[in-house]
Amino acid sequence: MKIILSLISLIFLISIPIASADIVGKVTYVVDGDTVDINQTRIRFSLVDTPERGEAGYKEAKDFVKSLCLGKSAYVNLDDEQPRKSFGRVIGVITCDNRNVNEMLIINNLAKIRTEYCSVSEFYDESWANPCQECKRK
Ligand SMILES: [Ca+2]
Repeated sequence: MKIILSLISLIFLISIPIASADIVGKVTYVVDGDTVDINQTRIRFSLVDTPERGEAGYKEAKDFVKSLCLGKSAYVNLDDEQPRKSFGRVIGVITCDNRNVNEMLIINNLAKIRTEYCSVSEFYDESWANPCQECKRK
């Protein structure tokens, strides 16, 4: 009985981190600092904006995401308040190696919050999206 109970709680504990996973898979390609591919699906990171190719900080952000995600298992929580597809991409929060990559990019000063999307994002009240809370108060 004890073994069964601990097995049940173990399964429960394991399932918590991926409770909100809409897409699960291995990151097969890093497009840039805020876009990756999981198999055939292109994922655009919700609310974060990293420098474009040719801009300062582009390589740093891309290399950071590569080191966190490339070839590793990841899961995506799709942004329920944004259209599921934007230019053929889905939008969400990505977790690689059990770390919230959207949050890590902001914490490490490699990305900015796209405040123009705060009002259409499920994640506007997450702590890493702090500038969004300023917007909502206006
Ligand atoms: Ca969601």
